[in-house]
Amino acid sequence: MTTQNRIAAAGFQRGASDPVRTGLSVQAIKRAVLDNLTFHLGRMQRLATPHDYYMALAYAVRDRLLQRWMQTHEAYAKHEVKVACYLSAEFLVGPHLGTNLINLGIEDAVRDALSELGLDLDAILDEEEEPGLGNGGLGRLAACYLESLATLEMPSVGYGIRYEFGIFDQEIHDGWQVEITDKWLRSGNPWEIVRPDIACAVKFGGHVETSADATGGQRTRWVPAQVVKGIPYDTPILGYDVSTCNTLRLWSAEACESFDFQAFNVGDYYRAVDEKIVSETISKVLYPNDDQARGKKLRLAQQYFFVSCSIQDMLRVHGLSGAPLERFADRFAIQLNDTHPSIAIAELMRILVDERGMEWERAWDVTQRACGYTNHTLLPEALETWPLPMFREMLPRHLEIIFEINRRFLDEVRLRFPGDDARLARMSLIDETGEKRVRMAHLACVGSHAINGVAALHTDLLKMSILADFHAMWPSRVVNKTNGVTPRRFVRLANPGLSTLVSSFIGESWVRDLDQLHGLERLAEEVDFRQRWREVKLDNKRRLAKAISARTGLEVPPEWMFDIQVKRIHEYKRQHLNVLHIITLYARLKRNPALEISPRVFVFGGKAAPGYDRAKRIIRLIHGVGEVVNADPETNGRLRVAFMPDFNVKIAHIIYPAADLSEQISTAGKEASGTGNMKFAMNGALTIGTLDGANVEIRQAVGQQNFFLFGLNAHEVEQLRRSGYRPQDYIEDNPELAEAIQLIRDGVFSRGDRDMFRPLLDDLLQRDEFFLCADYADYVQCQDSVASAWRDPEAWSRMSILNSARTGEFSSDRAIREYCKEIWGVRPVRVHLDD
Ligand code: 26Q
Repeated sequence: MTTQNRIAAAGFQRGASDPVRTGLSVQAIKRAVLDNLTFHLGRMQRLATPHDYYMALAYAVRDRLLQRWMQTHEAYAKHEVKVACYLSAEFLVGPHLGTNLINLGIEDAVRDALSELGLDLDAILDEEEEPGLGNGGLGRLAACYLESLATLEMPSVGYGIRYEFGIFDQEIHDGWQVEITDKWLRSGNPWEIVRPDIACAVKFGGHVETSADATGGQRTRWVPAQVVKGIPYDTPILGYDVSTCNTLRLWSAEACESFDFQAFNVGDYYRAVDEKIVSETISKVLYPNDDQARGKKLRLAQQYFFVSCSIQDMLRVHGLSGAPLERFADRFAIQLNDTHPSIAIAELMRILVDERGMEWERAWDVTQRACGYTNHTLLPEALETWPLPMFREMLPRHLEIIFEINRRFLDEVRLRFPGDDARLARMSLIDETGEKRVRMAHLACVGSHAINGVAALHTDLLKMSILADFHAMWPSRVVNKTNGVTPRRFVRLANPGLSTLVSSFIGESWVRDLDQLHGLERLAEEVDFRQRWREVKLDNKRRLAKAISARTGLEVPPEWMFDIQVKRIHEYKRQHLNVLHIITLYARLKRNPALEISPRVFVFGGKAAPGYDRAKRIIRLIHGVGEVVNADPETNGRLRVAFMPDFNVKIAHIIYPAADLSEQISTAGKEASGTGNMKFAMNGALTIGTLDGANVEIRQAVGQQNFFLFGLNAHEVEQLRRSGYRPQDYIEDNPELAEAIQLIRDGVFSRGDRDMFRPLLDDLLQRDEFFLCADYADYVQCQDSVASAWRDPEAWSRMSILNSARTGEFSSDRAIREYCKEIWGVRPVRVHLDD
């Protein structure tokens, strides 16, 4: 029980009474829910739906957050703190209600209050529509970091975009992915507070005028073609068992009213209406991380829009403190989540130099000291660049500033590496190899005092590949910050059974100090504890089996091994390697129906980018294989294949705790970190994986004997590529691989259609960019050793417990402590509720 909960349970009441709007007792919460039903929603109790109750409860919880939120702001104002500003085009926060109850410590009280009303908390939690304002790992990481920042009592703000439509909902029709618009705001969002009073104006397009100023210097004036208004919507982010409640501030685009005034005649009226539509389009929809989204003008507009609003907002707050502009970087640390917000460098320079009259050198010093850049990819083709003409048309002054940054930067490179023209061309902020383009990663590197990768291997590879020149120039600037995930959401909330079991043995402080899970290591040796551990896992598998049955109609036996791969569908993540293994087992069983194999449920989940044909065919292939395997009496007694549609944060809560085996099988050197790998391991899944991303560190932490390793390492992959990789050689060498490919080719998994998977097969045979064929034999062999390990439940349980016990370092609390200390210089501030 948390402190706050204990106080509430003991009937202790702050002040003279237990206020309906802030009290934490069962009665106060029940009263608040009923009051909200009447006075907030205007619903009769007798007619109220579960969704009405969800809203009423959400408002009751929000009241309690707001009380802490205001105290938090008071404390920050009083202490002249430094604030971490996390700029991210994506925040995949997931449903709020559950984590807020846990972090407030009122889960039990709310459960009791609802039960007095004849309601079940779990059913009410299920009513929440999650904000899908992110694609996957990068957006979810931002959300975990906000939660850890609040838990660690660090002053911070998350800045992003309030997309009207988040990531599409995935439906499966006849085995194919169909995208449905995500209308997440349709029933209202009780967690946000709109702040029209602090809206910002953002300029676009037009031209730049220069004139001489009084002192003979040059003054630059940007005359825009259009101005858009950014309205902030704030969501309170509460920390666990603390009173710190920080802010996620998301900007929504609206037309500028001042422009409507020009609509004094009919023609202009329609122009004003058109302009309104154009303005509001900016925050309309989240782009999937799709090749077709690359280079889209609207995407650049989105990035500049939210960055400009956010920097204006920081400067407004800084102004309120009365501190001089030169001190800006002592008060604000700006973290760029990938290059998506990297225009911040040019925007901060523009405002400081053009609008605030600061000298270039001083402004540059402020900018560099304020900014840090996180890289999330090693794939050179994934680095963002913008065509010069488009950039100039939308942001003419920013392009000039980038040219000036580049001029000074290249002078520096010339001094360090005289006569090295090739290096200058490689490092320039402008790519001049073809159509000229602005290199956003280079802008981010030059304008930041710290550049970080997201796992040890990733950072090492960055230094050797895409950031090698920058690393040579500034050897201490590139650093590692291995990702982490929040244990509050991904263990405490998602896995209540495991949480209760663990807390009953080692207390509950592991929730804020995950290293304490080491206390489970000695329990791994106790037969009773292992038994209880298995019971919890089995319960979680029953819960997932129910969800699979409800969503797909497929029944899966909870006693079987649950072998799970959930993540975005991408060729480098190699879901199709997993499928090749399933087909191999299928073929073995068909050859020998009496064969003893450990029965398994293969579970997949993940969205494919709408324009990514190969990824969509992989989804179709999973369904095709499922259709055959699940229906065949010779195989369905030992194999089942399920595809859980619409994988999102809410479904993730059910999936991670139910896994026996976690598939982390990307081609070595391709996955920057991965974070799903951490969520699985924390919940006691064993990993089958390559030496890629954070898998390397996970294996080190849990012990190599508790991790199923296979495949080429990054170095070997690169060598094989250079020596001329021929997938055919591997296929000819391996009859089982040849057979699996042949079965697909014959249309066995496509109802006789031999064309459906041809693009996948042609690629596998001719190119196999992601080395499936090279890793296949080792993968299948490793899977065989997984199967034999599964046959010893005691040994398996022991490994499972050790995985949980040893994954404390993958808490986002550890990651955030490192960022705060080593990059941001941000320190905790205690917030007292009664101040
Ligand atoms: C780019 C241009 C146009 C439209 C969309 C995008 C876009 C959007 C999102 C490009 C990339 C993303 C997201 C990338 C991402 O999620 N990367 C993952 O980040 C995780 C957190 O660090 C890592 O764990 C994963 O390894 C990495 O793939």
